Amino acid sequence: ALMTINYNGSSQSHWSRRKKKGHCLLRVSAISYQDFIDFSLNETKRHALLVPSPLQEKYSSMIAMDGRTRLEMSSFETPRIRLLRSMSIEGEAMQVLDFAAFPKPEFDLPIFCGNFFTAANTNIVVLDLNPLHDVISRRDYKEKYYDRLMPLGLKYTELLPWGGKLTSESIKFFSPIVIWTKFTSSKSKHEVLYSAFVEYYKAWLELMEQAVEETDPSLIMCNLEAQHRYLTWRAEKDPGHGVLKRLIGEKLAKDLLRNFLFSGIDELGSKTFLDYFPEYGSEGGTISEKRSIIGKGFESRPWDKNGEKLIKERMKVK
Ligand code: BLA
Repeated sequence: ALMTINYNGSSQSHWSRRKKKGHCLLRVSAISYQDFIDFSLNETKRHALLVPSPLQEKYSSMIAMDGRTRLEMSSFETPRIRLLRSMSIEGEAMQVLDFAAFPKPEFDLPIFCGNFFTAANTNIVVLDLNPLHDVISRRDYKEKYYDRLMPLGLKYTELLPWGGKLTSESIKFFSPIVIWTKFTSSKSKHEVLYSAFVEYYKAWLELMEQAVEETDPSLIMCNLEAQHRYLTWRAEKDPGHGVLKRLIGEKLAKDLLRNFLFSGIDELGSKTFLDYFPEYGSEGGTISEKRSIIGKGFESRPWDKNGEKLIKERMKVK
């Protein structure tokens, strides 16, 4: 029962590539996130001059400690994008995409974030234009980028419903159009996810194209610090760390996180994780191992149809 997954016509080549590498052909509904990456790079090329990132030399592909799971990395930059990078993981029982686009600090553009984890028929998905600045206190920022994207968000948040409670701290990194969802693998769900990715990425590219470069040094600093804070958070607390450590070991996982996935931590600013998130401080000045201090929250979508009114969090206080 070999199923042909046909998102955009390029899936055939993936099957044949797998065959050449001697992979099992009976992965009935295994998804390959390579199509998502191919789309995004081709689409970016239509809007901007895409050049390889210096990170490409060090980060290209790796085989995990199991000898079978492959990690594929790619990285680029454009005149407006500081770092456009992807990591995909293809294993017998796991497929992962971690895709992000980080703008240059002269732009207050959102950070594009596509994080998809597929294993044993479950899918854990975050797709968003992560806001660089707080969408509640910075109303102007929400209006500038999100108000006109609400119809797009509504369309997909109906098809891909809210995934339930999550680390409460994460919500500040999400926008009113975030797609946070979990689902059981099926051809139709993966097709919806692919088209959501396509539409969100196209929307982000349009914002990028229209963005006006900031010249005020204090506003550029503000963008720089916001991006640095974001990188610092994700390099330390992203939920995928455990999987990466199991695949390639703690040392390589840390290197991949700090120097590839969230590259810029050492260049964009000098504040530490505890400077930004002091509540994670534990005795002796170390960072608490806990993923969350507040606990899990947001059982349902906390924004209304206009992307407003953060629903009061029904949170279990530990
Ligand atoms: C779970 N991944 C999650 C969850 C979220 C995210 C919200 C639910 C658990 C939680 O609330 O922490 C994703 N969280 C994000 C993202 C941001 C954030 C993208 O704050 C951005 C600001 N996920 C990946 C990758 C892997 C992965 C690359 O993106 C593996 C290499 C795995 N994510 C993964 C796993 C879980 C998960 C295994 C479930 C286990 C768990 O909840 O700890």
